[in-house]
Order: sequence, then structure tokens, then C-alpha cells
Amino acid sequence: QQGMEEMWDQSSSAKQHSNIRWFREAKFGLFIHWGLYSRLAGTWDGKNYYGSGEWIMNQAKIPVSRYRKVAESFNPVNFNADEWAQLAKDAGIKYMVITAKHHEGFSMFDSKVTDFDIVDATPYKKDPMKALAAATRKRGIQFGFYYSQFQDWYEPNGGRNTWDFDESKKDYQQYYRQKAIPQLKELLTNYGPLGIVWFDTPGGMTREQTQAFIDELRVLQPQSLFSSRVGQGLGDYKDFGDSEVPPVPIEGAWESIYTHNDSWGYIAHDMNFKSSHEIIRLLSNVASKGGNLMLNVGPDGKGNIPYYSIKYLKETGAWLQKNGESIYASTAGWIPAQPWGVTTAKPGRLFLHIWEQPGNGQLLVPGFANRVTRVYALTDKKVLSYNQNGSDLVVNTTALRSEHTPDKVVVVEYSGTTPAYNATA
Ligand code: H79
Repeated sequence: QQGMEEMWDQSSSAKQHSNIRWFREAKFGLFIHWGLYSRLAGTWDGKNYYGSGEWIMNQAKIPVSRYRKVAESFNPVNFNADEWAQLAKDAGIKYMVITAKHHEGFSMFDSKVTDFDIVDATPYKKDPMKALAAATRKRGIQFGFYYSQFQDWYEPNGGRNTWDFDESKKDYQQYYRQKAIPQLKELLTNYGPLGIVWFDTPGGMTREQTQAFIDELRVLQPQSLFSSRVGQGLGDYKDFGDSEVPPVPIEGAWESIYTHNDSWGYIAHDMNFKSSHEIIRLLSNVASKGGNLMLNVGPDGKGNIPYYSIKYLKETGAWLQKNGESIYASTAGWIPAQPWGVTTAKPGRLFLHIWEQPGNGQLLVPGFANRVTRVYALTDKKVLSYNQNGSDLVVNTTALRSEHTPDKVVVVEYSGTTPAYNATA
């Protein structure tokens, strides 16, 4: 594995993983939280919990002995890998990351490391990840696993179960050696080439140990990207905090992650789904800063993706069908957010994502010094008139008015080199 250090050491931000390009161009990912918590659906002993469904074991302080029994009634007979992958495809999704193991400690894949896994502990007895890896690959969608590498509330030496186990007696290194690393090796061996390994909430390791942890896994799949939540400033791309978009464009590869409703894991009483309008604006907003949006859905314990997630994802896909040119493989817009919306860019073109059209139709693009050669609506190529006064560009958008989309895209073609980001525009 000569030359691997150059390939992946993001600690000096100038270096990039050699396989980062697909990720940078992808722009839209689907995150899936699915585990035993999905079967509990936010309710334990008759009490409803809010927030994050995947935290119910922690919130209700459910003892391992009782939590284990949840597996006996986890039987996702409606799970259909092709339907999930096709939904992702129809939504315009380019990569999918699913929870192989969340903090609850339950493995949603066939693991020889433990019997607390979907094949050994549930009546379902099959490995849904095998089918999903195949179904996504068939459709050209990059496939990846979320793996909670430190927290494991099922294991005496795993992170953060304080209600069953004594923190002071924990040996985290033993947990890493006996479960996390062997399971990650299973995931990196048994499911074909992975696009991403998505770590979360690191703990108990120094920078050197984190580096060694990465080194040991990297050998198995040098092409796979590791998320920055592996910890200690390492990883191949940057993940911001949950539901966070940076205020200004950010260099390098990065991702914002959002839930579709208010929870990652399925909660039956959480109906606060973002509409397709909100998703589309979130997507263009994140793209306008140069990043990817990975949007999460939480399938239920039977394997059904919630009705509103299907509906709004498909609507988002329909918009992307017509407007994807302004999103995929775009870079951050060099004009900052305006009262009417945001911008994304490609060489020689600036895309105006018009969320709110000015009442008189006259759209001001400040700080536009390059000579404009053509302005047109992206979907129907209808040419729009414009005026350039010094560095102000004013586009007459009245011809756009009949369209009712959450984000009407206008393309501005110009000559000259791509301007630098103009924070004051
Ligand atoms: O997988 C999702 C979260 O479960 C995980 N990261 C995303 C991708 C995550 N792990 N830790 N945290 C997020 C931060 C912890 C937040 C908490 Fe709470 C606040 C834990 C307890 C209070 C949220 C609200 C969860 C339960 C109530």
C-alpha cells in the first residue's frame, strides 16, 4: 500500500483523498437510521419520547436484559431493498449511508462478532444490508455504512451506558479490539466496495490511536471515504454538527446532515416532515456554500419508509430532474445569499436559485462585474432580458412568473475568469 499516506491524510487540509471527486459532485445523499429503536417507534412502557428515536434505550434507561428482548419482535417483513434504492434513485440521491450499528449496540447486519445482530437475534434472520448494497450498486448509487465506533450501550466496555455498567470499570480499548474493529472489518469485507464509512461521536482514543484505527481499516478498502466523525481532526471530508449549514462557502469536501422530521430514528408520533419545498431550498442552500446535503429518513420496524418521506423525496427528485444541472457537480456561488435566494456556479455560469421572486420581477445581482453574454431560465431555456450597470446586474424575471416551483433557476452566462467570492455583494 505504498503512497497511501498521501491518499488519505486530511489532517493537513491541502491533501485530498484520491477518490473524493464523486463525493464532491454528488451533492445529495440519503441517510437512513434503522435499528431496534425503529420497532419501539418512540414509546417505552406506555410513555412517549420525543427528540431522537434512536436514543430511546438511553432516554428510558432500558436495561440491556430488557432491550435484548426487543429483537425477538423485530421482523421487518416489508423491507424491500430494491424499493428503497429505487426511491433514492427517483429522489436524485447519489449516495446512501445506513446505520449498520447505532449507539444501542444492535447490528443490522450478519455479524460473527456477536449474536446481538439481525440474523441471530430476530425472527427476520436475514441480512438486509447485503440486499441493500446490491440494490444501490445496481443503480449507480454509492453505498456506505454508519457505524457508532465508541458508544455501544449493549457492551460492558462500550461507551455511555451508565445505567447498567460502571464507567470506572470500563476498558474502551478492549471494546474497540473485540467488537468495533472486528465488526468494521466485516463491513469492509462482506459488502463490496463502500463509498463511505460514516463514524459518529468518537471517544476514548488519542490522535495516535485514532490514526492506528484508521490505518488498520483503510487497508481493506483504500477507496472508501471516512467521515470526520472518526475524531481527532482526521477523516476524508468534514461533517458539520447535526442540522448545521456553515454561513459562508467552505473549501474542501464537506457535508451537512439533516433529519426529515425531528428525529433520526423512526418515531410514530413525529409528523413534522419538511416539505419538498423546504428540502429543495435546503439542498440549494448547502450547494451554494459548496457542500453536500445528506438527508435522513427513518424507516419503521416493519421496513416501511414513512409515507411523507416517500412523497417529498419523490417531489424533490422531480425538481432535480429538471434543475439538477444547477446542483450536481456545482461549486459554491460567488455571490452570497440575497433576499431572493442563493447562487451556485460552474465555469462561465452562475446559477440564480430564486426562492422569492421580487414583486416587480426585477432581480438585483450585486457585485457582478464580468460581462454577461446570456441569461435564461434553466428549465425551458427561455431567454430573459437584463441590464448591467457597473457591477450591478438586473435580470427581468417577469417571464418566470407562471412557474410555481420553490426554486426557479436562472442561468447567467458570462465571459472572463471565475470571480472570487464577494462577501460584500
Ligand atoms: O445518529 C444521530 C444521532 O443519534 C447521533 N448523531 C446523529 C447523526 C448523535 N449522537 N450523539 N448526539 C447525536 C448528540 C447527543 C444529543 C443528545 Fe439527546 C441530547 C442526547 C441526549 C440529549 C437528542 C435529544 C437525543 C436524545 C435527546
